[in-house]
Amino acid sequence: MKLYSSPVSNNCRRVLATIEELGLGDVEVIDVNLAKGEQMRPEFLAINPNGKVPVLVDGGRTIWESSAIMHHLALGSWLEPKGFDLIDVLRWQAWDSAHFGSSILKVVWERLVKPMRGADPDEAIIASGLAGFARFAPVLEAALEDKTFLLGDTLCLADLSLATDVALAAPGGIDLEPYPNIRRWYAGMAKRPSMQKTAPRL
Ligand SMILES: N[C@@H](CCC(=O)N[C@@H](CS)C(=O)NCC(=O)O)C(=O)O
Repeated sequence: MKLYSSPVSNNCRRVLATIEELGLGDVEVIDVNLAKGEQMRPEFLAINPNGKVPVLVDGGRTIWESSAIMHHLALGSWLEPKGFDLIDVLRWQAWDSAHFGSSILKVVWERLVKPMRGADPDEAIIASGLAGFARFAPVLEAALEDKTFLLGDTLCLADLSLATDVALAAPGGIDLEPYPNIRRWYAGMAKRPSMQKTAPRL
């Protein structure tokens, strides 16, 4: 299998963390230089017409979207629960992508990425990201009450998806102080070798 990835991408990080958790040795990681625009080259657009990483090529099949790749890699393993638990994993990943993680990423993009590219942050977008975070973080805070992981005692793919977004909260200046359950859960996640080995290389 080949994974087209970027060391600065949180979407790639959650796939790389999945590979680490599962101990998969047969994935060749190919770095795509986003700063140089390699994701827009015709040969890359041929595998992902969106021009985005991560992309997994497995035999004759190509998969883009980080969550889909994670599920493909974890299929049939201890990391892929069954029945309603699997639906819960999908639910949290969809929620993260649509609401929670996207709020964090809005702020991070404006406060960190744009200035690195010489552009001014848009304060209205930052305010909208912070408002989204304030709306959705309490949902996660309540769900993590008395739990080590989102599903209880066992790590699931949604923990990896959410943790790679929460990892960006502090660098983005988002205050986690009001959310003790999120801080406790994230502290546990951040200690996992899969998270430590995949920390962004900027
Ligand atoms: N929803 C996608 C998001 C992928 C994405 O936005 N990738 C970013 C890196 S984090 C990218 O490739 N950006 C390059 C670009 O948009 O030109 C996923 O979860 O895989």
